[in-house]
Amino acid sequence: MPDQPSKPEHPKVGHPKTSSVGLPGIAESMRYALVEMGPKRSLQTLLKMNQVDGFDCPSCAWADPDPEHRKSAEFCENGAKAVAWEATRKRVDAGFFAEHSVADLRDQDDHWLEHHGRLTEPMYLAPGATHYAPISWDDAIALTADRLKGLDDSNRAVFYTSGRASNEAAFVYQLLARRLGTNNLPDCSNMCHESSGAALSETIGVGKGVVTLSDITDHAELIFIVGQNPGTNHPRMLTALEEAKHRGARIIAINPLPEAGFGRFRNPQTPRGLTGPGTKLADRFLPVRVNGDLALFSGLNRTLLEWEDARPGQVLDLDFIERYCDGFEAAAEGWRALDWATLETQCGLSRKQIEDCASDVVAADSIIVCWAMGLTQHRNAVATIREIVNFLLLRGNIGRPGAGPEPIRGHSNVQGDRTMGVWEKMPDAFLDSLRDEFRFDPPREQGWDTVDSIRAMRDGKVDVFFALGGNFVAATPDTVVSEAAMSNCALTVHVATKLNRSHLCHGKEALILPCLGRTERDVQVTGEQFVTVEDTMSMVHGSRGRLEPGSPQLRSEIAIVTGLGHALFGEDIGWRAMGDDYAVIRKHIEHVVPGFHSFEERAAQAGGFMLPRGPHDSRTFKTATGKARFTVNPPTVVEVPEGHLLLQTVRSHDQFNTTVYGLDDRYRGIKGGRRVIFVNADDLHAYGLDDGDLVDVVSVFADGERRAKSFRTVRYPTPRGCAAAYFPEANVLVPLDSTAEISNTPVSKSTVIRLEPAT
Ligand SMILES: Nc1nc2c(c(=O)[nH]1)N[C@H]1C(S)=C(S)[C@@H](COP(=O)(O)OP(=O)(O)OC[C@H]3O[C@@H](n4cnc5c(=O)[nH]c(N)nc54)[C@H](O)[C@@H]3O)O[C@H]1N2
Ligand SMILES: Nc1nc2c(c(=O)[nH]1)N[C@H]1C(S)=C(S)[C@@H](COP(=O)(O)OP(=O)(O)OC[C@H]3O[C@@H](n4cnc5c(=O)[nH]c(N)nc54)[C@H](O)[C@@H]3O)O[C@H]1N2
Ligand code: SF4
Ligand SMILES: [Mo]
Repeated sequence: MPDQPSKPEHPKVGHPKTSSVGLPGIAESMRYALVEMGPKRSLQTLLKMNQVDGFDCPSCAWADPDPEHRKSAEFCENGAKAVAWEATRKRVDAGFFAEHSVADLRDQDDHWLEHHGRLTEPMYLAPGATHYAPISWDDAIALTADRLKGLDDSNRAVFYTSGRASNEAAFVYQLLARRLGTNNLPDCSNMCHESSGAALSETIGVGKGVVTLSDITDHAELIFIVGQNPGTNHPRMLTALEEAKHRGARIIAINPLPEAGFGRFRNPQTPRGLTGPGTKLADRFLPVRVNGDLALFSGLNRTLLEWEDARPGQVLDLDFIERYCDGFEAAAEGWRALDWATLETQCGLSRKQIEDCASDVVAADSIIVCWAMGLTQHRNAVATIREIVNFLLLRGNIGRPGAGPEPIRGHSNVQGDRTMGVWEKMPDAFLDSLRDEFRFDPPREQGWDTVDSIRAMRDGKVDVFFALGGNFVAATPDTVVSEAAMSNCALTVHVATKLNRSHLCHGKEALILPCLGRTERDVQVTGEQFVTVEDTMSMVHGSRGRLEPGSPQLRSEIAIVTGLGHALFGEDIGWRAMGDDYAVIRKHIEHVVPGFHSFEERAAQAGGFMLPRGPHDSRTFKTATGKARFTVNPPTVVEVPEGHLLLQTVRSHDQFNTTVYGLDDRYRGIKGGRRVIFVNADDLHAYGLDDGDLVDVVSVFADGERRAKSFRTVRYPTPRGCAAAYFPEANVLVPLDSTAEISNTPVSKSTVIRLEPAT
């Protein structure tokens, strides 16, 4: 991503919306579907989406309803866009690459690169060449195997995964890396919910959410939505929230931005939703200051403790705390020592606002807290999420209907990829099982995560960078550094459906290997295959594409990985057998990964099956002490010097991560541009700026300043001192070394910036 726009933009700015979906949502999905796929293909595809006999939506990880509750159109506007984007009829073929040099392509933005359509055949960029040229599959695989065999240390290879890979693809992929001898398996999760995993594993003994869809729709009395924008990023969550509201649940949204999804939801699947005013979702909105959540939840916990002191035995669930938890006394001591004035400044909310929220809490017998990137991408993210666990433990809100923590996952199978072993630090128990199943010794030394991989690439410690999907240089922080890091490799290989920036910031030689997408039929020598995925609520189910592949040359991710395994190791552990019949992979998974007994049969069940989660199923907590753990998390907040703002980076309604479908952000009132920065009116005034001025955004960090040029200011209702801009454009501003404590996740939600008149 260049530090300045590749083309001038003239965005139109209207008012942020206070309701979501309705007819405009339907119109938008249909518009994308028709432009990309045409009428016949649109119908053929959309009606198979999220259906028992169809394919899993490739967009977000939101869960599907039970099979008997599914509608014939079980998708949202953004799911439809994702599918249209993949199932498009446009093609990027050899002719396209002959016409455009790599240098020309690098000057284009992300939208331009992807909107030209699907990749059709393997392409190779020879050392010193200016253009990618076609290469046969055999040669591409042989070349990759040759370079990997030539490494004097397997740790000079890095295997990145984006969370769209199926369980089966992820399993063979991590197997390949470990068979080669490295745990260098960075993934998008390192930039996403790593902080949630770290906090939850430590405190409740499982690194994922522990509620089910029916806990939300049928049981919870109070639902928190913290640091998450469901109207855009998990749109069908609004349907679940609406169901909860209709049976009387309350919703509290905590966010520096008043996102449209918290307002009136006009459910496109009900006539009332389309013609009536819709359902107001959030009962209470707390406009927290960016990075203020730790202070906010500490204040809530302190309030609950004070009220318990005043009314002993009536506020906290002392039985639960006594039986299932440890660490309560130390945590309580921490809360008693807190100073309200400091908390109020840190979170930008008053004690009264926090106490009002606590009144809702004590009135509710079951509480769920959902969150996403607004919590995980901060320096103190792990502490914040631990404090949320404290909050839930105080009233026994875990392991019973309608209660628990629920990090809402991003990519459609990011959770499954982790379950399958895509992690640079898988526990020994997993590696032991892998050893016993395949009879080789997997490496035990911890590998590099995403940030450490960039450092290693920058420092010349990596020869081969291999990516199973994703757009590494655009998704990672410090764009200038990560692009240079990628170019430092000897060979870069990208398995991808669409052309993106990462293919253009290549190593000395580079390969693009085009693969099948979720929507496409996958036929191997033993017949048609299906794959499986795991959603954010730990449901595992099958996914079967129905469309003819976008080109006869496309290969499945599994075929590519097992083909490479065969080229590297022959038939030592049956690579061919796995590639020919995915049931063979599932059998291995059954033996290696806990919770997958009778995998093949259960994957075939309508709706799939749920993986066991101790805290949810039986209040068992596999932590260091065997109990759920209260922790002490002294409130901290990023200090912002006078004249500076705290910048968070968000997704627009028209993108999926680095995939930019279009230049609008309907709910926030933006049309036709992405280089905008949302700022509070008083802050604009203090800068002597007005809505519509052009500014450069300068970030300030210990190692120096970074600049992103030419952003249009947008006067916006966000707390004073806070600002927001879109990623990936703003990624040039996020320093590589600005990462969360413990999880090492890039701090994409709080960068200290100042605004300067555009240069
Ligand atoms: N359509 C679409 N769907 C997607 C994606 C997409 O790009 N497009 N991406 C997928 C992926 S990989 C992911 S991880 C998820 C991301 O889903 P989200 O986490 O919803 O995505 P973001 O746009 O990063 O939004 C973060 C939200 O947190 C708020 N926020 C920022 N800082 C703070 C803070 O300090 N405190 C609080 N309380 N709130 C804060 C922002 O205002 C914003 O509302 O969505 C997934 N689904
Ligand atoms: N500043 C800032 N940076 C962020 C974030 C943020 O909030 N702010 N969010 C972070 C988060 S949460 C995430 S998850 C990462 C996302 O990081 P990534 O997962 O690396 O990025 P994506 O944009 O999802 O990847 C898009 C590319 O995936 C490829 N692709 C699509 N479908 C398939 C498929 O089926 N198979 C294969 N092999 N390839 C496919 C296409 O070529 C497409 O160009 O970004 C992170 N970066
Ligand atoms: S909510 Fe997520 S998984 Fe469901 S249809 Fe929309 S984008 Fe797809
Ligand atoms: Mo993500």
